[in-house]
Amino acid sequence: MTRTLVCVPTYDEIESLPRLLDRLLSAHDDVDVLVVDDSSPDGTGEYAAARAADEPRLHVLHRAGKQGLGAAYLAAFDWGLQHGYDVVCEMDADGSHSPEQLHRLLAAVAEGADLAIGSRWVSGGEVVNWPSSRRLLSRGGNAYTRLALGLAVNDATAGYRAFTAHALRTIPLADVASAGYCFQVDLAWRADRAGLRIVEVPITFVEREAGASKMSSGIVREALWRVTVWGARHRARQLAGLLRPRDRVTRTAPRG
Ligand SMILES: Nc1nc2c(ncn2[C@@H]2O[C@H](COP(=O)(O)OP(=O)(O)O)[C@@H](O)[C@H]2O)c(=O)[nH]1
Ligand SMILES: [Mg+2]
Repeated sequence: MTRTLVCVPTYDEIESLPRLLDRLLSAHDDVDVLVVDDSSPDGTGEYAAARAADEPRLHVLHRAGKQGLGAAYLAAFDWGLQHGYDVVCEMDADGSHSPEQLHRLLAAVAEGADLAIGSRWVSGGEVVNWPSSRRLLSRGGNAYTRLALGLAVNDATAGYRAFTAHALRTIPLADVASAGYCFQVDLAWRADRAGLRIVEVPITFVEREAGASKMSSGIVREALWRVTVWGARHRARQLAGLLRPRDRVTRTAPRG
């Protein structure tokens, strides 16, 4: 049987996490859940720990302080691999990623994807209750990513994902330095370069109803800066490949 882990990073999600866990645990009786909390001041970590005491499918990783989404996921992936899961998923705590649509990602993995991305920007995908500024940021960020990296993914910043354990072992994770949301682009980019099969499945992303977004200008700046640097390196490599002198073909005269 496939063992599936859903990782849920949290920072100050006490208003959202209880309902998310209700939905997730009841929609899927065959997945385990790992909450990765960065010592949320609002008590999210304590809530998750108390609930895990009565729920054998729920686990909690407590981290020392707010270190960003990327660091939280790297710790979660490591935990998932150490504990022998076959499929490791990402899901936000605020209800934006509907637990009732998780089966779409799991089906894509079962059909052979190494990485399934729950995508807002493919046919059938949608975003509910996002202000036009967030829409523009996401569409613009994804367009820039496609252009800079030549990455054929429509929603490279999406945080609703399923990785196979094979994918997580193949992607070089040790030197991932992306702290914020560009972690998602970083991993899609690494998966693509590692030759892994990425499949996008449409999802409905619903903006959070409670609590506050952790999106910040620092997170946007990090993403812009990193994607630009990766893109420049990528183009330089491509150019070097074009300029490299062709191997000379030497013909040997037939003997005799
Ligand atoms: N552990 C951890 N979780 C984080 C951090 N930053 C954001 N998150 C979580 O990542 C998910 C997505 O964040 P959110 O603020 O909803 O981003 P938005 O949907 O882009 O506005 C939520 O579950 C957050 O609690 C962090 O530094 N550490
Ligand atoms: Mg959110």
